[in-house]
Amino acid sequence: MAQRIIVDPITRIEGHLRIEVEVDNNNVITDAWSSITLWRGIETILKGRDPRDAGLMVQRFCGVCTYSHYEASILACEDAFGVRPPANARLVRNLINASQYLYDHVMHFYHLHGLDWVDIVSALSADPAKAVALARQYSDNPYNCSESGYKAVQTRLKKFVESGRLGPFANAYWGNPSFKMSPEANLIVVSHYLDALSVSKIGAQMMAIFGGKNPHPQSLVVGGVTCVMDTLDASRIGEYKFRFNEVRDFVERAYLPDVLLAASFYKDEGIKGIGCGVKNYMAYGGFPLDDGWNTTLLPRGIVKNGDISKVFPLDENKITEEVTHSWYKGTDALHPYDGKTEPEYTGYDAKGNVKGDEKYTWSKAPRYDGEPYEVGPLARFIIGYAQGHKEIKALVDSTLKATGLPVTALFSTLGRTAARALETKLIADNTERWIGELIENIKGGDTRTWTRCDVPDQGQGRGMTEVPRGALGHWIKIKNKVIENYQAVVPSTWNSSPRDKAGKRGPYEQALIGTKLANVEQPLEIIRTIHSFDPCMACAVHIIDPKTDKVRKFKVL
Ligand code: NFE
Ligand code: MG
Repeated sequence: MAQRIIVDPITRIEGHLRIEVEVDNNNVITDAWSSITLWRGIETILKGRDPRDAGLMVQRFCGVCTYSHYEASILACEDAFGVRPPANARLVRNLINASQYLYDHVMHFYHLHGLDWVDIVSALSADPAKAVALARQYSDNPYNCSESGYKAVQTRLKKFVESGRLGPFANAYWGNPSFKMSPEANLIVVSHYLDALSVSKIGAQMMAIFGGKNPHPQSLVVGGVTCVMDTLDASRIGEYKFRFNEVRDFVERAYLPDVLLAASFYKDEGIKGIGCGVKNYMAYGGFPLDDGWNTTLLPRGIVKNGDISKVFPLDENKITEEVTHSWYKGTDALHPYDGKTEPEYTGYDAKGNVKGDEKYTWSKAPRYDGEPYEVGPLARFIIGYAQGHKEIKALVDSTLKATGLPVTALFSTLGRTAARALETKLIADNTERWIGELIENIKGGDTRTWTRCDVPDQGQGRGMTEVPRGALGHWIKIKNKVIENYQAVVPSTWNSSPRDKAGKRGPYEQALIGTKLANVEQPLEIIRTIHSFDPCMACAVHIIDPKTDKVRKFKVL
């Protein structure tokens, strides 16, 4: 008999997400519902305020990708004001954004997602000498790799396990047959899990050098940046570079080799396309390489139905959000300039299940040309690959060669996780170049950091960019010099989207269909696929209402 499985909350993500699935007699998932259970209202709070202040407020959508919303808001204002920042500001923004990506992706792989692939308990039985030999197969100079070091990690873990105070490692599904890595491979990645705690901290410090602080940096303004002294000071650029080199070293000697190592054990997942989902991919373009945003490092475009022989240009007018299955009033698919955010909570049914035919989440349903789209590193890499983006193609091709996997393996949970690692390398390679360009530009006598501008009486603009979890857009309408309407359509809203009016599932939901659970009591496979999107529910609903912050009780599994 078909049965329902509810995972609530999904842990190791930002915010509150509940996944409900139906499995058949063979434990194969036949249907799925993604439900965001906490309502948060910043779009509403912004109304009537000075557009120049929006950037600082919208950062509070999230505690993770704070810079992402800051920049998207500033870009939306710059579009509405008709102003472009000077070259130094563009480069400094790229450097701050690079920091966001570097520490966010590293933290995601090791601390949020890694333990869906890696069995910590198995690492205890590894032979440290064999682990050293294995690590050397994946890197000429593996990060923090020695027999004594691996032994010390085992001793540390053992103490942890024996003390019974497992902390973040408690209640996991250790020993589940869906864990495929050898004890030695597990030990290598667990050892880097510990190293990554410091590395992501160093990556976050990079942001504070030009951003003033982290989280919630404060040095962007409409028209440029305010970190003039930091930008023009060679020693500050040096401090950024020093930290950057440490992070890049880890990316090259730990993160990338670890993903290749994991892929060698999980090849089948890629070949079978487990977790692929809607197979529609969208990106807006990010990290401008020129001052007119004519070229961007991360691509822009549309790939439909997994067909990489064609990339369609993005038509912004085709973006809509609708709320047929979301706890908001209304049924029309609205373009974000005309978007509405009026809550209408109708809860779950008497048995505690989603009312799947009705409303069941706080996430809206973004659509492009009426279809659900996945956004994020995998979308960017598939679009870039299909466009023949030189660096993306080289990274993907060398990975396929190293793993012996076909290009179709990209369409999977494994592909999503690998794309994020490759993207980290792509951004690291370009960060070095932006540091050089900034120094050269200043040496050449250009010290401008801001372009003068003022709030128009009325106007509208949008900031569309790429952030760690995918395509991010902010749309602003200004009337009498204040905000008349503000809508953000966020990567995790695209990915966590519920069904739409036509009944089409969102990317998380679709990605789960057809997945077989080894043990329904331990839905490891559900968590692995959902985590591969790097969900951020805080971003996805971006609303705060003190009256309704207690929507439901959580059942911690
Ligand atoms: Ni709250 Fe975010 C990113 C944005 S969400 S983490 O990256 O925008 O999808
Ligand atoms: Mg929104």
